[in-house]
Amino acid sequence: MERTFVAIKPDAVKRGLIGRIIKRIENKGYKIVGMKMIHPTLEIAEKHYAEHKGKPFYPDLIKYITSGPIVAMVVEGKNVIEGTRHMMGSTVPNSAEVGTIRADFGVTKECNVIHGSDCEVSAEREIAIYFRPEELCEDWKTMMELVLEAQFSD
Ligand code: D4T
Repeated sequence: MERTFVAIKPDAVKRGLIGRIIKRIENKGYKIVGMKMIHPTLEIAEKHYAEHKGKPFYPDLIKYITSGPIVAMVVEGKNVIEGTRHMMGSTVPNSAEVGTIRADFGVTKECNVIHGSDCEVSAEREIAIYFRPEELCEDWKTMMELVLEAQFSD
């Protein structure tokens, strides 16, 4: 099953939005197989945003992502990368589609509440930055998986 890395960013944690954002991921039917709160170090932040090094907004981006804890997650589901990006909305909250997480909660493109990997290669790379393999909980099934299994076992 496809996996992605999702992070509830420091502005959202500070605003008490953790529960509301996780609820949307669960409501959609995605399966959370890894989750932790972590205050990103400079080293982690630089690894995560390596592709943006040298861009004008990079120093502020690093300052922001290290400004407080994030909630890091590994989320699993069919086409989950595209699906979570769609749920998040585009980078700039004011132009994000109505009903998306960034449109509903985001303030600025610098403080845009949530991160989600943009492709499979990024997902694998980002998951490895934040999680050791043994930190993932893969040996369980969602209620939907259990129901589907029971339905087709007769
Ligand atoms: P992330 O990577 O955080 O999920 O965001 P996006 O995928 O939507 O956007 P991005 O990679 O282009 O940008 C990464 C991060 O940098 C911030 N940013 C971006 C910024 O502060 N100023 C800017 O001009 C841009 C383009 C927001 C997200």
